[in-house]
Amino acid sequence: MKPRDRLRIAMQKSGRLTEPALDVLKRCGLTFRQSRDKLFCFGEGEPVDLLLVRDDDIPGLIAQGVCDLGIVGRNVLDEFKGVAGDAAAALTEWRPLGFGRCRLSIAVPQDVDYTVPKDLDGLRIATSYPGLLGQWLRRNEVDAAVVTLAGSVEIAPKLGTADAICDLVQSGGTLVANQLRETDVLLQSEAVLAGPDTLPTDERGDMIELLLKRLDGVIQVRE
Ligand code: PRT
Ligand code: ZN
Repeated sequence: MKPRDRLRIAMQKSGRLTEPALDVLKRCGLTFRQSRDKLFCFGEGEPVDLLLVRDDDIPGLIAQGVCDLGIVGRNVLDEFKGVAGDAAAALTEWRPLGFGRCRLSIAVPQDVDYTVPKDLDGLRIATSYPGLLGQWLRRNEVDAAVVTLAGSVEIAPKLGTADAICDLVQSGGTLVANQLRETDVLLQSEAVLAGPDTLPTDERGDMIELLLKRLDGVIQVRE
Protein backbone atom coordinates (compact mmCIF):
# COMPACT_ATOMS: atom_id res chain seq x y z
CA MET A 1 0.00 0.00 0.00
CA LYS A 2 1.20 3.51 -0.86
CA PRO A 3 2.65 5.31 2.16
CA ARG A 4 0.53 8.23 3.36
CA ASP A 5 1.75 11.36 5.08
CA ARG A 6 -1.70 12.43 6.30
CA LEU A 7 -3.50 10.74 9.16
CA ARG A 8 -6.83 9.15 8.25
CA ILE A 9 -9.55 8.55 10.84
CA ALA A 10 -12.59 6.37 10.08
CA MET A 11 -15.89 7.33 11.70
CA GLN A 12 -19.59 6.61 11.30
CA LYS A 13 -21.13 8.37 8.30
CA SER A 14 -24.61 8.67 9.69
CA GLY A 15 -25.82 7.37 13.02
CA ARG A 16 -25.67 7.73 16.78
CA LEU A 17 -21.91 8.28 16.91
CA THR A 18 -21.59 10.79 14.07
CA GLU A 19 -22.33 14.09 15.84
CA PRO A 20 -20.51 13.34 19.12
CA ALA A 21 -17.48 12.03 17.19
CA LEU A 22 -17.27 15.18 15.07
CA ASP A 23 -17.72 17.24 18.21
CA VAL A 24 -14.85 15.56 20.06
CA LEU A 25 -12.54 15.98 17.04
CA LYS A 26 -13.54 19.63 16.78
CA ARG A 27 -12.70 20.13 20.44
CA CYS A 28 -9.28 18.61 19.70
CA GLY A 29 -8.78 21.54 17.34
CA LEU A 30 -9.45 19.67 14.08
CA THR A 31 -11.60 21.20 11.35
CA PHE A 32 -12.72 19.59 8.10
CA ARG A 33 -14.03 20.46 4.69
CA GLN A 34 -16.62 17.90 3.61
CA SER A 35 -16.35 16.55 0.08
CA ARG A 36 -19.37 16.52 -2.23
CA ASP A 37 -19.86 12.74 -2.00
CA LYS A 38 -19.62 13.07 1.79
CA LEU A 39 -17.38 10.03 2.11
CA PHE A 40 -14.19 11.93 2.70
CA CYS A 41 -13.54 15.03 4.81
CA PHE A 42 -10.33 16.89 4.18
CA GLY A 43 -8.62 18.31 7.27
CA GLU A 44 -8.09 22.04 6.91
CA GLY A 45 -5.51 22.87 9.57
CA GLU A 46 -3.74 19.67 10.60
CA PRO A 47 -2.87 16.80 8.21
CA VAL A 48 -5.80 14.71 9.47
CA ASP A 49 -8.62 13.54 7.17
CA LEU A 50 -11.83 11.63 7.87
CA LEU A 51 -13.36 8.67 6.08
CA LEU A 52 -17.12 8.44 6.71
CA VAL A 53 -18.34 4.83 6.60
CA ARG A 54 -20.75 2.35 8.20
CA ASP A 55 -19.62 1.68 11.76
CA ASP A 56 -19.29 -2.07 11.08
CA ASP A 57 -16.59 -1.38 8.47
CA ILE A 58 -14.36 0.66 10.81
CA PRO A 59 -12.31 -2.12 12.51
CA GLY A 60 -11.60 -3.78 9.15
CA LEU A 61 -10.43 -0.50 7.61
CA ILE A 62 -7.95 -0.05 10.47
CA ALA A 63 -6.81 -3.71 10.36
CA GLN A 64 -6.17 -3.35 6.60
CA GLY A 65 -4.23 -0.12 7.12
CA VAL A 66 -6.67 1.91 5.02
CA CYS A 67 -7.25 4.13 8.07
CA ASP A 68 -4.89 4.83 10.99
CA LEU A 69 -7.55 5.29 13.65
CA GLY A 70 -11.30 4.90 14.05
CA ILE A 71 -14.07 6.07 16.33
CA VAL A 72 -16.33 3.10 16.93
CA GLY A 73 -18.40 1.38 19.61
CA ARG A 74 -16.50 -1.10 21.78
CA ASN A 75 -19.26 -3.59 20.88
CA VAL A 76 -18.32 -3.39 17.18
CA LEU A 77 -14.57 -3.45 17.86
CA ASP A 78 -14.73 -6.46 20.20
CA GLU A 79 -17.06 -8.36 17.89
CA PHE A 80 -14.58 -7.84 15.04
CA LYS A 81 -11.68 -8.94 17.24
CA GLY A 82 -13.62 -12.04 18.25
CA VAL A 83 -14.46 -13.19 14.74
CA ALA A 84 -11.58 -11.83 12.63
CA GLY A 85 -8.85 -13.62 14.64
CA ASP A 86 -5.28 -12.83 13.63
CA ALA A 87 -6.15 -9.93 11.33
CA ALA A 88 -7.66 -8.09 14.28
CA ALA A 89 -5.34 -9.22 17.06
CA ALA A 90 -3.27 -6.05 16.87
CA LEU A 91 -6.23 -3.67 17.19
CA THR A 92 -6.51 -1.82 20.44
CA GLU A 93 -8.59 0.79 22.28
CA TRP A 94 -6.51 3.93 22.56
CA ARG A 95 -9.06 5.96 24.53
CA PRO A 96 -12.64 5.51 25.76
CA LEU A 97 -14.57 8.57 24.59
CA GLY A 98 -17.46 8.75 27.06
CA PHE A 99 -20.36 8.85 24.57
CA GLY A 100 -22.49 6.20 22.85
CA ARG A 101 -22.78 4.34 26.13
CA CYS A 102 -24.85 1.15 26.04
CA ARG A 103 -24.54 -2.50 27.06
CA LEU A 104 -24.78 -5.83 25.25
CA SER A 105 -27.24 -7.96 27.18
CA ILE A 106 -29.20 -11.18 27.15
CA ALA A 107 -32.96 -10.72 27.40
CA VAL A 108 -35.75 -13.27 27.66
CA PRO A 109 -39.55 -12.97 27.33
CA GLN A 110 -40.98 -11.56 30.57
CA ASP A 111 -43.01 -14.70 31.26
CA VAL A 112 -40.01 -17.06 30.99
CA ASP A 113 -38.37 -18.40 34.18
CA TYR A 114 -34.69 -17.51 34.21
CA THR A 115 -32.19 -17.46 37.03
CA VAL A 116 -28.83 -18.64 35.69
CA PRO A 117 -27.19 -18.77 32.21
CA LYS A 118 -27.56 -22.58 32.19
CA ASP A 119 -31.32 -21.97 31.85
CA LEU A 120 -30.54 -21.06 28.23
CA ASP A 121 -29.40 -24.65 27.46
CA GLY A 122 -31.12 -25.94 24.32
CA LEU A 123 -32.64 -22.54 23.44
CA ARG A 124 -32.16 -20.35 20.34
CA ILE A 125 -30.70 -16.89 20.93
CA ALA A 126 -31.01 -14.18 18.25
CA THR A 127 -28.21 -11.62 17.95
CA SER A 128 -26.15 -9.42 15.64
CA TYR A 129 -23.11 -10.23 17.82
CA PRO A 130 -22.46 -13.96 17.26
CA GLY A 131 -18.78 -13.63 18.23
CA LEU A 132 -19.34 -11.97 21.60
CA LEU A 133 -22.37 -14.14 22.38
CA GLY A 134 -20.45 -17.31 21.43
CA GLN A 135 -17.60 -16.37 23.82
CA TRP A 136 -20.05 -15.75 26.67
CA LEU A 137 -21.91 -19.03 26.03
CA ARG A 138 -18.64 -20.98 26.06
CA ARG A 139 -17.47 -19.22 29.24
CA ASN A 140 -20.73 -20.12 30.95
CA GLU A 141 -20.82 -23.63 29.46
CA VAL A 142 -24.21 -23.00 27.89
CA ASP A 143 -25.23 -25.16 24.95
CA ALA A 144 -27.54 -22.81 23.00
CA ALA A 145 -28.07 -22.18 19.27
CA VAL A 146 -26.99 -18.76 18.00
CA VAL A 147 -29.35 -17.24 15.39
CA THR A 148 -27.50 -14.41 13.64
CA LEU A 149 -29.74 -11.54 12.47
CA ALA A 150 -28.67 -8.24 10.90
CA GLY A 151 -31.40 -6.22 12.64
CA SER A 152 -34.79 -6.26 14.41
CA VAL A 153 -33.38 -8.75 16.90
CA GLU A 154 -35.86 -7.74 19.60
CA ILE A 155 -38.88 -9.06 17.70
CA ALA A 156 -37.39 -12.53 17.10
CA PRO A 157 -39.01 -14.13 20.21
CA LYS A 158 -42.43 -12.76 19.21
CA LEU A 159 -41.95 -14.08 15.66
CA GLY A 160 -40.98 -17.47 17.04
CA THR A 161 -37.55 -17.47 15.38
CA ALA A 162 -35.70 -17.38 18.72
CA ASP A 163 -36.37 -17.97 22.44
CA ALA A 164 -34.12 -15.19 23.75
CA ILE A 165 -32.02 -12.35 22.40
CA CYS A 166 -28.60 -10.77 22.88
CA ASP A 167 -28.72 -7.10 21.86
CA LEU A 168 -27.64 -3.59 22.74
CA VAL A 169 -29.61 -1.91 25.50
CA GLN A 170 -29.51 1.72 26.52
CA SER A 171 -32.64 2.96 28.32
CA GLY A 172 -34.27 -0.50 28.27
CA GLY A 173 -37.35 0.95 26.54
CA THR A 174 -37.08 -1.32 23.49
CA LEU A 175 -36.97 -4.42 25.71
CA VAL A 176 -40.04 -3.32 27.68
CA ALA A 177 -41.91 -2.49 24.43
CA ASN A 178 -41.26 -6.07 23.30
CA GLN A 179 -42.14 -7.71 26.64
CA LEU A 180 -38.54 -8.74 27.22
CA ARG A 181 -36.53 -8.78 30.46
CA GLU A 182 -32.79 -8.09 30.66
CA THR A 183 -30.98 -10.91 32.49
CA ASP A 184 -27.19 -10.70 31.92
CA VAL A 185 -24.82 -7.97 30.75
CA LEU A 186 -22.08 -9.32 28.44
CA LEU A 187 -20.31 -6.04 27.73
CA GLN A 188 -20.43 -2.40 28.86
CA SER A 189 -19.85 -0.32 25.74
CA GLU A 190 -19.09 3.23 24.69
CA ALA A 191 -17.43 4.88 21.70
CA VAL A 192 -13.66 4.40 21.69
CA LEU A 193 -10.73 5.65 19.67
CA ALA A 194 -9.37 2.46 18.12
CA GLY A 195 -6.12 1.87 16.29
CA PRO A 196 -3.25 -0.57 15.78
CA ASP A 197 -1.43 -1.37 19.03
CA THR A 198 1.85 -0.03 17.64
CA LEU A 199 1.97 3.49 16.26
CA PRO A 200 3.34 4.20 12.79
CA THR A 201 6.98 5.33 13.02
CA ASP A 202 6.53 8.26 10.60
CA GLU A 203 4.83 11.67 10.95
CA ARG A 204 1.49 9.96 11.39
CA GLY A 205 2.72 8.44 14.66
CA ASP A 206 3.70 11.93 15.89
CA MET A 207 0.29 13.24 14.86
CA ILE A 208 -1.45 10.40 16.75
CA GLU A 209 0.54 11.21 19.89
CA LEU A 210 -0.44 14.86 19.59
CA LEU A 211 -4.09 13.91 19.07
CA LEU A 212 -4.05 11.60 22.12
CA LYS A 213 -2.60 14.42 24.24
CA ARG A 214 -5.32 16.81 23.10
CA LEU A 215 -7.97 14.12 23.65
CA ASP A 216 -6.81 13.64 27.22
CA GLY A 217 -7.33 17.37 27.79
CA VAL A 218 -10.78 17.25 26.20
CA ILE A 219 -11.81 14.15 28.17
CA GLN A 220 -10.54 15.67 31.47
CA VAL A 221 -12.51 18.87 30.85
CA ARG A 222 -15.63 16.75 30.36
CA GLU A 223 -15.27 14.64 33.49
O1 PRT B 1 -25.39 2.52 9.46
P1 PRT B 1 -24.46 2.02 10.49
O2 PRT B 1 -24.15 0.55 10.37
O3 PRT B 1 -23.23 2.88 10.60
O4 PRT B 1 -25.22 2.28 11.88
P2 PRT B 1 -25.91 1.26 12.91
O5 PRT B 1 -27.37 1.33 12.67
O6 PRT B 1 -25.23 -0.06 12.92
O7 PRT B 1 -25.51 1.94 14.28
P3 PRT B 1 -26.24 2.99 15.26
O8 PRT B 1 -26.04 4.39 14.73
O9 PRT B 1 -27.63 2.57 15.61
O10 PRT B 1 -25.33 2.76 16.56
C1 PRT B 1 -23.97 3.03 16.52
C2 PRT B 1 -23.38 2.65 17.88
O11 PRT B 1 -24.03 3.41 18.91
C3 PRT B 1 -23.57 1.21 18.33
O12 PRT B 1 -22.65 0.30 17.74
C4 PRT B 1 -23.35 1.34 19.83
O13 PRT B 1 -21.95 1.33 20.12
C5 PRT B 1 -23.92 2.73 20.15
N1 PRT B 1 -25.24 2.71 20.82
C6 PRT B 1 -25.53 3.37 21.97
C7 PRT B 1 -26.36 2.08 20.42
C8 PRT B 1 -27.35 2.37 21.37
N2 PRT B 1 -26.81 3.18 22.31
C9 PRT B 1 -28.67 1.81 21.21
N3 PRT B 1 -29.55 2.05 22.05
N4 PRT B 1 -26.64 1.30 19.34
C10 PRT B 1 -27.88 0.81 19.19
N5 PRT B 1 -28.90 1.01 20.08
C11 PRT B 1 -30.21 0.38 19.73
C12 PRT B 1 -30.28 -1.11 20.14
O14 PRT B 1 -29.74 -1.94 19.12
C13 PRT B 1 -31.76 -1.35 20.36
O15 PRT B 1 -32.43 -1.59 19.13
O16 PRT B 1 -31.28 0.98 20.40
C14 PRT B 1 -32.21 0.00 20.89
C15 PRT B 1 -32.17 -0.06 22.39
O17 PRT B 1 -32.26 1.22 22.96
P4 PRT B 1 -33.10 1.45 24.31
O18 PRT B 1 -32.80 2.86 24.71
O19 PRT B 1 -34.54 1.27 23.94
O20 PRT B 1 -32.63 0.45 25.32
ZN1 ZN C 1 -23.74 -0.75 11.89
